[in-house]
Amino acid sequence: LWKLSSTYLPNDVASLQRSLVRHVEYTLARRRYKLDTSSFYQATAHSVRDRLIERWTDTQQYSAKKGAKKVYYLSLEFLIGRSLGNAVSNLGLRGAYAEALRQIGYDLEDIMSEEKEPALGNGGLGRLASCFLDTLATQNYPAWGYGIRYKYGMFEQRIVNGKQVEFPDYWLTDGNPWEVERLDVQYPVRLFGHVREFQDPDGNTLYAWEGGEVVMAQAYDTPIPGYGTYNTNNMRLWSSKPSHEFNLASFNAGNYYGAVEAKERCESITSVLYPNDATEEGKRLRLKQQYFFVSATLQDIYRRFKKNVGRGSTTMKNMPDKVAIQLNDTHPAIAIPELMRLLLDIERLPWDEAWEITRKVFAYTNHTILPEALEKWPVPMITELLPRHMQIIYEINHRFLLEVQKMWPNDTARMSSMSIIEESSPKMVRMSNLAVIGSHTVNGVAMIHTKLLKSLLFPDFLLMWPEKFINVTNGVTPRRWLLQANPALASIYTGMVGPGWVNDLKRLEPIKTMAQDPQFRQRWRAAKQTNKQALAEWLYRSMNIRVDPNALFDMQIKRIHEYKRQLLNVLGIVHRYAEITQATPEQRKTMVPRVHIIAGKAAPGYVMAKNLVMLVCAVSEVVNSDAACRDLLKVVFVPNFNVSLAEILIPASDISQHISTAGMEASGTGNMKFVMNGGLIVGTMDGANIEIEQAIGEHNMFTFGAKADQVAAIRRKMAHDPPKIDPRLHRAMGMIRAGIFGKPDDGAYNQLLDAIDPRKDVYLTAHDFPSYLGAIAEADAAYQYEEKWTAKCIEAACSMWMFSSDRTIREYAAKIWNVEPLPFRPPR
Ligand code: 26M
Repeated sequence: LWKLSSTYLPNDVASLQRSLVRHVEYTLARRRYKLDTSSFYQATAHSVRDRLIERWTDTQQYSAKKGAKKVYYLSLEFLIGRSLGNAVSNLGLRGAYAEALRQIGYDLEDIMSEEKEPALGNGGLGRLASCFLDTLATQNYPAWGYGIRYKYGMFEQRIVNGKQVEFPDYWLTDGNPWEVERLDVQYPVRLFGHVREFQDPDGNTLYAWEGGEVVMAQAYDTPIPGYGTYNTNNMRLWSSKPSHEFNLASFNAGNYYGAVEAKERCESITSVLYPNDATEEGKRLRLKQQYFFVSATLQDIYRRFKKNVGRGSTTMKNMPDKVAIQLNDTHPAIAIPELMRLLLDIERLPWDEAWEITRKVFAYTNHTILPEALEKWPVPMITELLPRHMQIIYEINHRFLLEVQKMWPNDTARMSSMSIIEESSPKMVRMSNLAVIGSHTVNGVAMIHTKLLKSLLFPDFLLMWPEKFINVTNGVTPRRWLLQANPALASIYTGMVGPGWVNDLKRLEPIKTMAQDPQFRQRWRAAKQTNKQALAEWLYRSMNIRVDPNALFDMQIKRIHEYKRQLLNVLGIVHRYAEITQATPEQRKTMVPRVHIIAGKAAPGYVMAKNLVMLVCAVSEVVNSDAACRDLLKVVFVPNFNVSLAEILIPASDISQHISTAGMEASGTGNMKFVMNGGLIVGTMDGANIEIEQAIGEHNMFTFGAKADQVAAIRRKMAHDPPKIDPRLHRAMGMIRAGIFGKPDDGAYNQLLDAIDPRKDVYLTAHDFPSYLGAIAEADAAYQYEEKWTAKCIEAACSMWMFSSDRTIREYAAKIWNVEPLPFRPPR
């Protein structure tokens, strides 16, 4: 067999063409001519997939043989974006495929845009997970991502009559060439049932979780290629299906229709991604998803690890030497009691040993300090669904509270705030406390966020375990966000410093001096102009909107949230609209022509966010059809924001807005992508904006607004001593209330405006408005000096190395996981 198995496939143009035609004939079973681009996408994807698979299987075999420690990144979301472009680029085959296709009459770019992107995530957290997978592979770390293969991803957003409407995103209609269904990798997952207590022959009390229902977890694997390396990692996503026993039992019971319904319920576990990225509703199906995914994942990790146990001197105690599990927020935190259950009930280890192993295996990343976004599950719900886990959680809590009692005798306030159980009715399980207690390391995702995490969320835990809390500032992958999204800029970089910058962003630093070179600035502007032109064409083709590519492109693209303050942006736009309509011809000449782009999804049940979408659409309608604005202002709400759209928008931006109320945006990662692509930021001193400003220099960023440490005092003062409202804000609000942008019958706009009444302006929108206008005016002024503006962009973009996820992952590897790269090189 070994002799028969193939060596690596040839990658010359003629061989690629043979491979394409073979897939057309044998994989698609089609005649080989007159194929539409969509079928040719399928053939191309399969041809590329062959080339991924050989590296993938070899990498996995190699790391298994070496017995290397592996990182497991557990995330309920992965927003990987389209795969074809990423794969040919990371394989170094973009040129060869483009040529192979060109010669037979197809365009690689057209073919790439046929791919439907899997939207298996909400926003920042899911996209971060995917940037991490790219870097882990590129840096040759043995690492797997684990998640859920939702049938329906993030909903498709359409604007119907000026409002957001959600449509199901069934992303698998045309199949998914990037995944391999592993029929040999299935695990049973139990839900409900009861705990049986019994004694072993030595008189020890043991517990067994029995009864309930058992569903099967089916593995689907997707190769994750690194850039410029053979290493190809794995993303394993689970899909739920009924178990055989389940089928037999229920159908034998004679209730045919009831049995079919029960079968459907099994499959429903992984059917839909919850589109809620801040406020948790008590959704039982969501808890089922979390446990289902965690149980299958831990069985899989455990099985892989146990192949080593008994070999040499390896025992269960060595698990932390081979396994590092990173919890992407608390969503997979039920893994902590689940590993305890495996070690106690299956492995029959004593509690202390099991607990020591567990704590050495897990680490937890926190992504938000917003209280409404901290996960809590009702005790009765966990008791019903996961009775043994509830017992274990109580036992973990009991032992933990004894420690608290030792450290702070009879401090009941501390006890109740540190307890995993919130003594409400019903009682709730605080997943973040569980995650902190069960992990060896907890990290925030930007400096300010980690500071607030320590001081506001976990101050007592910090006193108990000062070493446990660290910062690891987020980063984004330069492969997708520069090399693939922005070929114009990428080729300038490669022309200046060679191709090495793609996995070593520090190499761009020397280009900063070129900011003083007028010829270089000219080339830089030409690249930006190419991208703006491409966006203008896209907007015309897909939305029938004409924009002037010479205008300043200003973007705010992210989930719609009150704390992200899209309302501040809209009020600024309305203010500008008022100024334009009142301007004299002389004044008009001094105004900077602007195109404002806003994009993002509102959670389906988040009324304020949906109101905001309505308002943006209404403002754009009025502004874009007002002759007074013709050459000065366009407002575009781009529907259905996703990774593919971001790849078109970001490279075309001059300014982007990251304007959350200080202290509320954990990090932001869009901010990094924009600056890397030669755009500048209008932003608050929040999240990673602060570190970006440090890196690129104050003179290259337009900052405004209250600082995080002032927010609380401002809110307090506001309550009893309401400040006077800025006259410009007053006018903008007046225009909206007067109905210039329509009067929705549900009072949607009034609801938005009432919330920023200076007496209860939680997000400080009114408070920050004057300084916001100041920052926007500064940006406008700077934009008018073309040469100086370009110099700013160059300096900023070439100072961004620390926001590469390559730096981020090196920190995780060194400070949290204790893993080393393991490059695989094929024989020959
Ligand atoms: C909650 C309930 C039900 C279903 C889903 C959720 C949920 C999903 C995603 C809650 C939160 C989710 O993500 C939060 C998130 O995306 N946080 C962002 O993480 C980024 C990466 O660290 C940061 O850059 C952003 O600042 C932070 O908002």
